[in-house]
Amino acid sequence: MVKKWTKVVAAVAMLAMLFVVAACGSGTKKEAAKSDAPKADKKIVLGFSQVGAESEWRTANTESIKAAAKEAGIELKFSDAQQKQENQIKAIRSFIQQKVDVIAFSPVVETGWDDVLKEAKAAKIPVILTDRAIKMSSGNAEDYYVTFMGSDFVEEGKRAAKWLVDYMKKDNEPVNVVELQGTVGSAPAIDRKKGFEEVLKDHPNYKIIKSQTGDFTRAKGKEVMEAFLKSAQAEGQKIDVLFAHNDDMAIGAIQAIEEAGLKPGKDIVIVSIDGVKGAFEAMIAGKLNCTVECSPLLGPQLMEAAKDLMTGKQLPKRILTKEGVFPAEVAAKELPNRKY
Ligand code: GYE
Repeated sequence: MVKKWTKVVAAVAMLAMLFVVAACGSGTKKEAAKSDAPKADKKIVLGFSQVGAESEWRTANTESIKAAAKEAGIELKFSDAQQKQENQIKAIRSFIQQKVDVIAFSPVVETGWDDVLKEAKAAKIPVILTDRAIKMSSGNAEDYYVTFMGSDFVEEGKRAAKWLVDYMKKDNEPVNVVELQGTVGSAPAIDRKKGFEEVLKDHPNYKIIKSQTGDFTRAKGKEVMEAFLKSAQAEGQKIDVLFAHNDDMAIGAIQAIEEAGLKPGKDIVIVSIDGVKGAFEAMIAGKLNCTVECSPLLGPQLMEAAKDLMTGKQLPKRILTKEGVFPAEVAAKELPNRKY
């Protein structure tokens, strides 16, 4: 009889314990279901659509993003668009379908993103712009991304022109400039041109006599420079200066200038933008006169932003990159410090 009672008591106690455990369990579940905020400890999935591999800058940018994702323990879905907007749109749509936590992309051109960004917004997936800005055909672009991190391209164009005017010290004689533009319709091509021209407005003796796109690549930079040299010769014009929207096009143009029997950096003064190692080497060789820095090392701040988003932190709409100007005189000293 006593034994029987002990068994009953034990059974009741067990049931009670089970009840407590179950109650606790369901409590936690309820709480988790209650908060919509993604958990900070879950592995974040980031879809990134890259422009392509058109320049040394872009390669360094890709490496920075891949390395920083690994370091931060973020799962990166990386897609290379080979400089085609349609490929970027496809990649972003596939990220939406896969329900990634965050989408980031470096838009190859400024316009044409309305539909896909509306789709991302409808799917409630936050979008981060890296490196390049966008324009919407209707509505406010800022409503479609959480933050835009990257350089001030207008400022870079201004820096290139200010350096040039200082260096040339020619206030009265005419100075003939040729310009190699970046990808047509891209934010850096539009803004660098704008900044450069803004400064030259106050120096009317500087004239941009030819301006064409070299699509940010060495091969195109060389090809277009060859055409510039030929037509200038046919028209009896002297080219004094080359302004290239990136270092790679300047490096391609240097080859064209040498093949035409001229001395780059001397017969034609050259200023470009990015500050990649190739530019420092060209400066040390005396073939390039100045590079304006544009840092591609956006990986760490992109990962930080993705993490902040997941923990519900508010991000500033604009995260600006800090950068400088490097004339040829400091190239040899600076080259060992360059990280890209
Ligand atoms: O200057 C160029 C690259 O968007 C800042 O793209 C970037 C530019 C960079 O291809 O080299």
